Amino acid sequence: ETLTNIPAEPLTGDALEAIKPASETSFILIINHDVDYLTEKKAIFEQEGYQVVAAATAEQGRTLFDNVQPSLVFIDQDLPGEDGFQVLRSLRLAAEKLNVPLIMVANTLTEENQIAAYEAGAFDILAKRISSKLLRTIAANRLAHKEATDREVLVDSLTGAYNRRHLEAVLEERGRLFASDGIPFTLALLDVDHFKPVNDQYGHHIGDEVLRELVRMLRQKFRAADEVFRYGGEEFAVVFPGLATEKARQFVEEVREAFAAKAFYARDGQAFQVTFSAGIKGTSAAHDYPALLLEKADKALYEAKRCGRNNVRV
Ligand code: GH3
Ligand code: MG
Ligand code: MG
Ligand code: MG
Repeated sequence: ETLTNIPAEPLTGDALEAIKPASETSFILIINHDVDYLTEKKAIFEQEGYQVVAAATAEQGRTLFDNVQPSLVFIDQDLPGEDGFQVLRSLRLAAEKLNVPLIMVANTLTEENQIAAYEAGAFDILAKRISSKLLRTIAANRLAHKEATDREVLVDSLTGAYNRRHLEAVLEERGRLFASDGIPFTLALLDVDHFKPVNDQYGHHIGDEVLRELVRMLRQKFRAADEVFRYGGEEFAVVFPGLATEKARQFVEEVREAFAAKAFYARDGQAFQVTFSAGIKGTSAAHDYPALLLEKADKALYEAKRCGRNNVRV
């Protein structure tokens, strides 16, 4: 028996690109040649709101791993041809890089196969016949851990904004997707004005507080879909999916005014103010390449600086 009749449609190419960023659904990949097992587990996980993709062989499993980028993988120890240990070893590097737990499923748990599984890179090894409840709990636990550690890698620890690495990924993936659909996608680059003197006069600690406050204000002002990134030391980026340049400019103007009006306090109680400058660029046509947005927004930012700072240029 194989799983050819199992409706586990692997999502590929455009379809996957189109649903993944928006839905944030977790994909679970099950590599197992037992049709009954697959059908039952697929139903259990789908009930929990996960998407399930199934593979009957090592080869199919690897292909799906690459195409679907699952968040969790269950690998049966006894596959036809290449066994589960070989699959573990072949997926191990990619899985570590993507922070994807690989879990081995075995008919019986002997000390020997447990050791072999862990040595081959398994995160866990489970008996095949555990209850649905336990399986669900293990999956939820592993997915929550993955989500938390994934987030950590994307976030700047000082401000809680996303980091530059994530900005690059968002521009590449989401920006390209929006551009190809002709949906506007706008990027703002912000740089705090004369920030070095702020640090020099009031100290780094207070400088840090200024950066945190700026991120708070940006977050407060923008829509849920807009994301704030720390691009560099005192430089930030905001991505506005689906928003045209002019509207984004209005938003950034409002934050610019509010931030410039905000009083910060030195240790001796003396009040001071800080401003930022911003450059904004958006894509609106299919031929626009989102990676160029950074370069273009940076030029606009440079203009804003050149024209006296505390202003926004498009
Ligand atoms: P400009 O208006 O031209 O942008 O002037 P500037 O002083 O802001 O620019 P410059 O690039 O000369 O200085 C940036 C300063 O930002 C220098 C650096 O100490 C400070 N900075 C970078 N990262 C941090 C940080 O995490 N915390 C604090 N407190 N300061 C930082
Ligand atoms: Mg700077
Ligand atoms: Mg600078
Ligand atoms: Mg600056």
